[in-house]
Amino acid sequence: MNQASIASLISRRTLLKNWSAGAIGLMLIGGKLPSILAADESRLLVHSKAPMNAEPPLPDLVRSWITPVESFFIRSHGNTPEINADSFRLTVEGLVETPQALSLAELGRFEQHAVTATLTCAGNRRSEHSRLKPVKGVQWREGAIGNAKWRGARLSDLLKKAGVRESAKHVWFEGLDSVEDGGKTFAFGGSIPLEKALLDRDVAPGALLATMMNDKPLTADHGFPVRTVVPGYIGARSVKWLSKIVVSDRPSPNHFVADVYKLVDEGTLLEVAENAPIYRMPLNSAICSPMAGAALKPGRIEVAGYALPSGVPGVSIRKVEVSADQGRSWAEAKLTSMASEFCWQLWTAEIAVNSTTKELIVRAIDSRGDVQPETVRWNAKGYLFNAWHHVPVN
Ligand SMILES: Nc1nc2c(c(=O)[nH]1)N[C@H]1C(S)=C(S)[C@@H](COP(=O)(O)O)O[C@H]1N2
Ligand SMILES: [Mo]
Repeated sequence: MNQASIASLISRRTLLKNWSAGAIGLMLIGGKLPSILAADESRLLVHSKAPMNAEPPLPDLVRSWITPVESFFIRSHGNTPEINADSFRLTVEGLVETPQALSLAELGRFEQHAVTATLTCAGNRRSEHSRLKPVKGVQWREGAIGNAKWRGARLSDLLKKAGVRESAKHVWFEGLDSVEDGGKTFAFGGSIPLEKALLDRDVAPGALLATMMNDKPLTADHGFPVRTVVPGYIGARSVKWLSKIVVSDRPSPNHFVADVYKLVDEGTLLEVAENAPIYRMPLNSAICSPMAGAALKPGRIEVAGYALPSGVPGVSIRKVEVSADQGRSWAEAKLTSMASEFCWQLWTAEIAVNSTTKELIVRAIDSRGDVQPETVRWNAKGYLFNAWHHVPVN
């Protein structure tokens, strides 16, 4: 299926018709996977249902700076566990003076912090990556990203209560889901350096143990009853259905730290062993409207999208530029939301198109002068795709 037919398939009108009629629409994504779009509340295009992997149509994504839960991508590697909130305990163990087993009520007695932060999957834009050379995995378009207001206790406060020993260097997280991989079943896990866990800044703590998303309890898909949110890091470090925190002198041995989220050429065991886990997301931007394949009338059009800073403390987006002539000239976009080091910024741009316009391109520049790269090097798992975003138009 070509870009134009995908675009028309998920045109606003089709979507609205399906949703408002309360019908179940058959949606195609990535040109291959037929899937059912539940018509009621979800506004997501489904890549797979078990495990649940879904992303919003791009024009939906930039309608508001805070992404409504219905439009927030879902990326799960295993089942969505059912958790009894009453018997639930979050344990803190490993290199600590006083191991903890905290109920939700006890977690609620830590000082609660509200933090707005963008969460994005390391595999966001993988479908573009696959155009360089096919990559396995969920063929995400540009929608595996969302910005939410999270609320909960700071990880650093729990660690202070438990008393971190001097030899500690990393903090592991483990979820209550079961992931099947290579004939084994295990929980999803992540880990972050202790420095990040303790780096609380005014705009955001190093990591939050979120129980609320956009002023409501987390939904099951997003990690009820508690998840980590690690601002600036790949989504995989924000572990959902969090039940265990382990303080250690090394990164977690969990498959998703030790083997999966790494930049490798071929993915041989040697290469995987030689490379470090990915933590931060790179500078990125994407055009969300018009969508690929849109038919444009000659004249001035409005382009809209998002830009994501690199998660480096103190660095935010400075400028976003759009081109309608293959990068020969660039129009500066208007940033329509505030600059923040851990949040995306939305932008709009007006640009002239004519009958020779083949595509629109966007690139972002951050406050330390880094420019989003024109191209990126292919990697075997299709992570961190952040080349200039090209959108073919007619
Ligand atoms: N327990 C658990 N946590 C998880 C995952 C998972 O499969 N299991 N997926 C991770 C990945 S890869 C991403 S990108 C984010 C997605 O969060 P969301 O589904 O709330 O958007 O959750 C992360 N946390
Ligand atoms: Mo992810």
